[in-house]
Amino acid sequence: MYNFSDHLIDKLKTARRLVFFTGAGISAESGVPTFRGENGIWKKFSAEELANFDAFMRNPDLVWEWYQHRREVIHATEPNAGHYAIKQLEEYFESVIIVTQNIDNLHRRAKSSTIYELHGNMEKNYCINCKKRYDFVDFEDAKESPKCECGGLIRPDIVWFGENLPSDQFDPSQAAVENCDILFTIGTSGIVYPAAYLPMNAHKLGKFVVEINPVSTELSPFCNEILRFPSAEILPKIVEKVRELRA
Ligand code: BJW
Ligand code: ZN
Repeated sequence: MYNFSDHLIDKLKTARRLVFFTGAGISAESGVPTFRGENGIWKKFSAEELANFDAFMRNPDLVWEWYQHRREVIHATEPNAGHYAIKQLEEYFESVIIVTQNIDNLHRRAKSSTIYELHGNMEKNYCINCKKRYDFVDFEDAKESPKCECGGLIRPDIVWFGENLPSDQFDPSQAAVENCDILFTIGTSGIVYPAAYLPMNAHKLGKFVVEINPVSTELSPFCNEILRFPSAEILPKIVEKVRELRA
C-alpha cells in the first residue's frame, strides 16, 4: 500500500465533503491529449487560431472540422481508473463534487453524480443567432459547420478564450469550494482563469488542497499536499486507503 502522509490521512479520516477540480491530465491515461506540454494538442494547432469566437467567424468550417476530429478521438476512449476512483469515493463521503475544465464527458461516463463543467461540453451545440440548442448526434456526420433552421451558424457549446464561463456552473463550483473539507486539483496546469481561482480560493479559505500531477504547476504553491503521480495510478490508492480507514 502506498504511504500517504499522516496529515493527508488525518484529513481523509475526518473530511465529509470533497471537491475534485480536474483538467486535461485526468483524461491523459484514457488517451485524450492534454492542451499544453510535450504531447499537447496546442503544440500542433494554435489555440488562437481555433479556440476563440473570431476564429470561428473567420472560418467556421475549419473550427467545426477540428471539433468533429476531437469528438471522434474522445468517442474512441473510455474513462480510466482515476475517473472511476472518484465515483467510488461517493460511497464514503457526504458529498463528492467534480468541478471540471474538461469537455470530454469522461466523468459523466464514469457515472459521477455531481459534475460542474466550467468550459462547456463537446456533445452540445447552439445557434449563435437564436441560441437554440442542439446535440452532437444531430450533426454526427456533418463535415462542415451546420446551420440552424433560423439560418444562424451552429457552434460547439464550449467556452473559448475571451468568453464568460457559464454562471450556472461557476457559481455552484465556488459554493462547493467554500463548503469543502478537501479540494483535489488534478491534471491541470492551472494557468487558465477564472477556473484557476477556484483552487486558489480554497487555499485562501484555509481548505486542505491536494495536487495530483506528475509535474509542478502554477497551483503547486497553494497546495498542502502534493502527489507527483499520474492520476489513474494514485486515485485508486486513495480509494483503498479510505476503505481501510472507514472499515
Ligand atoms: C497529468 C497526467 C496524468 C498529464 N495525471 N496529471 C486573469 C489573468 C490572466 C488571464 C486571464 C485572466 N482572466 C481571464 C484571462 C484570459 C483567459 C486566460 O485565462 N488566459 C490564460 C491562458 C492566460 N481566460 C479566458 O479567456 C476565460 N474567459 C474569461 O475570462 O471571461 C472573461 C472575459 C470576457 C471578455 C474578455 C476577457 C475576459 C475563458 C477560458 C476558456 C478556456 N477554454 C479552453 C479551450 C476550450 C476549447 C477547446 O477545448 O478547444 O479550455 S483553454 C484550455 O485550457 C481548455 C482547458 O479546459 C483549459 C485548461 O487546461 P488544462 O486542463 O489545465 O490542460 P493543460 O494541458 O494545460 O494541463 C494538463 C496538466 O495535466 C499538466 O499539468 C500535466 O502535467 C498534467 N498531466 N498527464 C495527472 N496522467
Ligand atoms: Zn437559430
